[in-house]
Amino acid sequence: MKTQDQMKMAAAKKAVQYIPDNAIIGVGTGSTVNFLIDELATIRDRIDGAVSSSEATTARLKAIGIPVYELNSVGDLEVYIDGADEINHHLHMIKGGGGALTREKIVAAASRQLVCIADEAKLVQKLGAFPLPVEVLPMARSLVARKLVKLGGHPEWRQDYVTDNGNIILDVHGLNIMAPVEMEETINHIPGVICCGLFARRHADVLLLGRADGTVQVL
Ligand code: ABF
Repeated sequence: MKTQDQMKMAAAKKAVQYIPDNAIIGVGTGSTVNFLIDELATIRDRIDGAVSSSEATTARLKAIGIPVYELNSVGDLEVYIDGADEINHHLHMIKGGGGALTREKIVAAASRQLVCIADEAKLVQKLGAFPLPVEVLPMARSLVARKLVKLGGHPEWRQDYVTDNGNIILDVHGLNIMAPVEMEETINHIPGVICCGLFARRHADVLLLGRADGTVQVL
């Protein structure tokens, strides 16, 4: 029986196989990605650089000597590797528990392949037990909250938190996410919403799932 960290580490090790030689790669955020960054240190010589989804990841990449570039100064990325808060069998995800959802969505959109690394607890039949993060312009907070209530959710203002972009996060509990693509579009169209943490339109292309038996399942 492997621990959750061992499962995350196994998924992260497997992800190295998806990194082409001499490319600039997208690197996400979170504890699973931190295991990936440990692996990147061992193959640093075959990585040209990275685009990072957060300040925390940027600091870790720089510490191991991997150059970090602005997305604006590089073209499309071959691969983006990141974790998730929940993922279903269609590889739709909820992301943004760490608050970096907008940058993550931008890097995902710029990447040809999106590889999700996760432990088996993240795989769900239906998304939504994890509260859906929504990044919102501060002046629209109560308007957006009322609209989210009309969609059946219970938005909670994330306290003492400002995103890297100067906005707030509403964590939406209790949404019935039967159709993730439609729900993503509906929420994104509410005026004042910057981005919602559903990654259904641009879902993962591959899921590397660390299992308790020590294997890594590829979905
Ligand atoms: C990021 O980190 C997020 O989108 C998600 O919120 C989180 C997953 O973190 P962990 O790997 O620590 O579970 O990828």
